[in-house]
Amino acid sequence: MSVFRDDFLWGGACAANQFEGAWDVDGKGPSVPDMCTNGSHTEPKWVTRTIRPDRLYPSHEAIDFYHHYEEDIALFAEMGFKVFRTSINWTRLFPTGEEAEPLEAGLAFYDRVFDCCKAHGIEPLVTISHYELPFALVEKYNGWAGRELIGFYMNYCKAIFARYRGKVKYWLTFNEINCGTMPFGSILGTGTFQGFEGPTNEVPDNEQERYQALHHQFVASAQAVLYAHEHYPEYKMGNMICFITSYPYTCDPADMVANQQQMNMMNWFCSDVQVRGEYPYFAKRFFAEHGITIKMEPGDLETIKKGTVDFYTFSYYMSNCTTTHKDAEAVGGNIGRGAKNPYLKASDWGWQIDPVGLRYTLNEIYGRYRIPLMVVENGLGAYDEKGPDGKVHDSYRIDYLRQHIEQMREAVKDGVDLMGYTPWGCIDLVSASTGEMAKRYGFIYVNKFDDGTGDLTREKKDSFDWYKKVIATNGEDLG
Ligand code: BGP
Repeated sequence: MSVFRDDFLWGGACAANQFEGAWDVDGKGPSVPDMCTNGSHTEPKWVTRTIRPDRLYPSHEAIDFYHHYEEDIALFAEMGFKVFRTSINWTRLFPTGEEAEPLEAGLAFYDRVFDCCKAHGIEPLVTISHYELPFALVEKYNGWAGRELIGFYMNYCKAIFARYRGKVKYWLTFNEINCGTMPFGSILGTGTFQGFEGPTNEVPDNEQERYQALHHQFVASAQAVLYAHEHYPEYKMGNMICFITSYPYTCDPADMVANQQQMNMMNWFCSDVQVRGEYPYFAKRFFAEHGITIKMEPGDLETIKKGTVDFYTFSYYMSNCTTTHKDAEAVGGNIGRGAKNPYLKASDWGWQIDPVGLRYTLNEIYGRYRIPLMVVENGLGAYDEKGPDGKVHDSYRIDYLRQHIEQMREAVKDGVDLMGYTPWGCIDLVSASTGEMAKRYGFIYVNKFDDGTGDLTREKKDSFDWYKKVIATNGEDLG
């Protein structure tokens, strides 16, 4: 007997900007990632204000899911996916974000995708905004720092809620909304980099603007939830957090407090707003000490109070340590940087692998909120080499996923209400942080490379058959 519920949502996750390509087809406008060049583990990506002919923009073709969706969804179905997490490219419907009506060609593409999912018995889980802000809104309004964006976002939500009724039931309002709490988030998250061109790690940081932008996202998220609940009672609305559990590096009480503050602002701040419907108690002191004043309109706090989500989703790749001790060795990661944990090994990109931390994290989140949880991203970004037989034997990826599923099992036994699991990049796609193709997560290998070459053919890795067995046994057979 499986410990996972019978209707457990096994599947995989992607994001439109990282796999669709067709960036300017049928009137689609440029989104923020369309203005980002490729980079690497050591060289930062650039964001440019115009498309530069001497640069490579990996989102422009990506893996061309736009023209391969039938083949790709058929492969997902072959693995037994119950759910497919993807996102809608906002600018495929609203090229500048400001149009009153969506483009029919864009709407029709997602009809085809969702119909294809349904034909294979796969439930779509749709992220409404996954780093795909229309670039025009950055240039005109400084991204989400402009309050106008709430209206544009709602216009977009109303269009997709109406169009995809009967096809989509599960929605996430913003991908990794908490990346707006970090300077890094001002490009892909809040879009508060008006007028900037250069390496993404050199974007000038303006904390006041980032938190103001986050406030607008909170109001937009709550309005979308309220609207969906009122007009489409069958819709289930979720949030999405980039969860990076942090441990105190030592038992020095100063480290305990520093770690608590790190956990509060990095992981709990945004979801307290989206799940509990109010700014957390610790926000007041943080804002005061950082000179941040949030401009609100009457009704904002009431909207936030009422528009709370139905389920909580998060990405989980790694954990970190926080310390006040200057001699600790630093380590990188998907968003934050912290101290190196001597008990953990790291991926080739320096992300500390911590399966047990997933059990801990699931318990922490469920203990705090008591609503259903879903792990909507998890996985190992790795260099895949083909063996002499021409196949990728990714035992390292299987090990990573197996260990994480084992810990999900423990968490469910602990009593956590876990709805589903969608490992990241179930088919190889462009890395969000570096723009590389070489950082691969998929069960399916795509012949596409960092220099933009490749014939885009798809091939199954060893992990493909392994995951198929995991799903077929509802997570029992992880061998
Ligand atoms: C998350 C993002 C995804 C995805 C993933 C892996 O933060 O939501 O879009 O890309 O990280 O990160 P990367 O692509 O940088 O390896």
